[in-house]
Amino acid sequence: MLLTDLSVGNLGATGIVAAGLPIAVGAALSAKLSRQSKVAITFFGDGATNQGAFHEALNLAAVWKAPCVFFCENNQYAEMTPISKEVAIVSLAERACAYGLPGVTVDGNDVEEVFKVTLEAVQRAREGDGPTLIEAITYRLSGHMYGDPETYRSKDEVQKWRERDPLAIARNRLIERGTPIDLIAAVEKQVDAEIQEAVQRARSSPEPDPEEAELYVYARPA
Ligand SMILES: Cc1ncc(C[n+]2csc(CCOP(=O)(O)OP(=O)(O)O)c2C)c(N)n1
Ligand SMILES: [Mg+2]
Repeated sequence: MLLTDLSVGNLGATGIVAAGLPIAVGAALSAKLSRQSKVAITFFGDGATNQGAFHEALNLAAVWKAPCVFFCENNQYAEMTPISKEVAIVSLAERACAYGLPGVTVDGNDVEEVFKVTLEAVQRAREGDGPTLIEAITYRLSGHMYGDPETYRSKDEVQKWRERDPLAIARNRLIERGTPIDLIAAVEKQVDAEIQEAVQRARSSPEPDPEEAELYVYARPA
């Protein structure tokens, strides 16, 4: 959370639920006005679709035909609240029709399906046809935070979804299609090494200087 890297076009994650959507619409509008073929994509949860910012962002993006993709990871919980207690509808993708943009639901645990619908939405945006809302149905296998007692859901439910782990599904599919296991193992090893290196770098980095606490905030006292 809260990672930002402008060098790869990552405008930053925010801890405020649904706050990323209007930022993405602004970025998309900027790309459109400056005639760049860039597309903004923003990721958020099912809970975020109940925030005013979600509705305002979808509406303006549709009005402006902003090159924007709204990617909702519907993991069926907002912290400890199940989706059935959040909304009275079944499909969050349907919310798009209120604002005049397409909404599609996809199996969020199927990497290839997610890639396909996202590519279509990006192409649509790039061709000037405006935004798309994607609802990817998935599940949060871990607790919301460390120490989450997870009393709000059954172990059976978690187990059922664990068997649909997207990485395991993708791995099995590659094997079925004849990808050598050695190649898959080599990729996994390389990814593990990259993660370990990043963890080591973070652990061995110096603590920030308290003097820097007010740097890079919106308003800094003189
Ligand atoms: C505006 C706002 N209200 C409340 C919170 C506290 N909060 C943090 S995560 C969360 C639930 C978000 O649920 P969802 O959008 O489904 O995202 P998920 O964590 O499931 O991906 C809430 C309410 C917050 N960060 N921001
Ligand atoms: Mg959620």
